[in-house]
Amino acid sequence: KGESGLAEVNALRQRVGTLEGQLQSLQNAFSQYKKAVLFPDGRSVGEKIFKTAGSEKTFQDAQQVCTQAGGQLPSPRSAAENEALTQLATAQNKAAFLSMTDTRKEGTFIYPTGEPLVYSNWAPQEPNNDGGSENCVEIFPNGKWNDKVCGEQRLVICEF
Ligand code: 291
Ligand code: CA
Repeated sequence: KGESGLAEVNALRQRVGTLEGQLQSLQNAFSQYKKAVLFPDGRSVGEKIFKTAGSEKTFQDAQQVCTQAGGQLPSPRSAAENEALTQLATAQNKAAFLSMTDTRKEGTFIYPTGEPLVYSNWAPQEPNNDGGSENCVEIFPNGKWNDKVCGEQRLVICEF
């Protein structure tokens, strides 16, 4: 055993051919599955998937909904990710909560990991901490961001 005779080579050729066919079937099935799962309320961008629950909740409740589902609130880290979220907010015509807060240090928004923002898309004059208690962030249907009271109810979108 272990020698590469003609019989062994041909046996391996057959196994590779079988595997290639199985891989093609999996790729086709996965492609179909992605389309079905993302329709109509999900968006895929790079390795991230955003999907809206359709409901409106406070920041804390929205966070719980996303965590329960095995995801988290959205952390758009690029214009492409922000655009995917904008499409979902536009389709629902509702502003949605993002993951970031400045509760720890006023004026310094951080991701749930504690890392400071690597990307932002604030509306003009924002963030303004209106009334002195806006520690959460909403994304408007036009894609711009506003700091907002965490107790307000906003569209739930989760990141997976
Ligand atoms: C103003 C701006 C925003 C601020 C917002 C909230 C509204 O936009 O000062 O920066 O976040 O008010 O204070 O809060 C409520 N409850 O309406 C108003 C128009 C969009
Ligand atoms: Ca504000």
